[in-house]
Amino acid sequence: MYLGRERFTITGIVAREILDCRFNPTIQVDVWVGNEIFGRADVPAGRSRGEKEAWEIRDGDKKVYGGLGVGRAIRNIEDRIAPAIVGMDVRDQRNIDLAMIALDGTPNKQNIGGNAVIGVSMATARAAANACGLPLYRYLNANAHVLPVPLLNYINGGRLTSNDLDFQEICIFPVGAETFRESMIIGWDVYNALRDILSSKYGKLAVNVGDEGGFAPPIVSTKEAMDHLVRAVEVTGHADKVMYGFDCAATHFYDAEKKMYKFEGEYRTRTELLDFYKDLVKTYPIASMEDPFDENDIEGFDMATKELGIQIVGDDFLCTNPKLIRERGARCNALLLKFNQVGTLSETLDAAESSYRHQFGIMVSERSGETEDPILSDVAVGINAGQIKTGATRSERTVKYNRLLEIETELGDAALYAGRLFRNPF
Ligand code: 2PG
Ligand code: MG
Repeated sequence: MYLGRERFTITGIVAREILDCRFNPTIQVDVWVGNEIFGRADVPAGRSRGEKEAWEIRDGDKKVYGGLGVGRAIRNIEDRIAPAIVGMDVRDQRNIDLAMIALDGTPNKQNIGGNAVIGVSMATARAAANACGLPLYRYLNANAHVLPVPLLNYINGGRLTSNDLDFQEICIFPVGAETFRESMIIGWDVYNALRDILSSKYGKLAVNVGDEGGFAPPIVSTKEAMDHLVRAVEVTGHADKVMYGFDCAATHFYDAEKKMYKFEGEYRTRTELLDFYKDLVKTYPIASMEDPFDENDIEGFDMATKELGIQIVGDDFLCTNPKLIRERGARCNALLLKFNQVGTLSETLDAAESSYRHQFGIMVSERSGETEDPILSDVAVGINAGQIKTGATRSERTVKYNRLLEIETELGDAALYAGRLFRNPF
């Protein structure tokens, strides 16, 4: 009997060095199936990285790209990964990922490089979808139909800019839109109103943007930033449809020696910082807060989850790692899902599944160093995630929104915008 299996056999892998949105080198991978079909994926890079993330291999030769080259990681793909997986069935994602995990042999992929492994893993899924003639979200899940609520990062701070705001991301969350397209229209209105408000108050330079395309005004106070954002939402008439969210990225303002948080110019204890958060939650309609405490401050996460009564998202705290979700899952109530934090698509899908079993919300996320690859949009719909975080403006961010607009049209009447049910869409 002819099963046509050779149609799905991996015949080769090509990896090359490309540039991400910060002009840093990164990896692009093509996984070939037969002679005519391939799947391509680009590897993004973080700046505010968690200490338990999968390892990124960089060349370290200061004369070339300041040491950030990815030549070694590319050689690992060509010389070590390719011989292990060429000949395998491209649909066998789990065994392909397991083969790379075994080849690496370390808990954080520091041998072959998390950047090498995730590139091959994502390109494999794309190639399999292409070989099956399906869009990736559909290949991942025949029941994919949920369009996520975007967390739009309109005021950037922390490591994403050179201003003095401690929170990394101050965002709007259009939970009251009816469709993903409407969330984009609300987003456009608010972004433009905010530009006018910031430039009239702080001058033209205030509307320069940070790494994720949100404004980076010279503001120190979180509340001052929030007041401008709330005003922008009010003047555009969308107040009943918009909530707010933050990525506090608190690891970066934690002083490990003093065991205190250096926030808005003062050293604060965990409890003092929590009091500040309580006040924020009382003052504004906040739906979500990511990494409110240092990545190892388990007690802090626990208190935030119990006392703030909102979604508490673990980014550096969970690192998309199924093991950490098992150990720390009860201390927060949502997962930030970043593929390259854990290093393979299979482990990412495990993290998502484990989160659902914990009744967690899932927010699929970009990295601050992105490319024009919109794979995370397909994965967000593929796992019916309900939430996505992919910055604000600039093409490496809008390409993800554009892909979601395309998917929404493609799904037609089957599309369901997660809206206020963003933590558990159905
Ligand atoms: C974050 C991300 C993305 P980075 O902290 O959530 O917004 O930043 O990719 O630098 O880790
Ligand atoms: Mg974060």
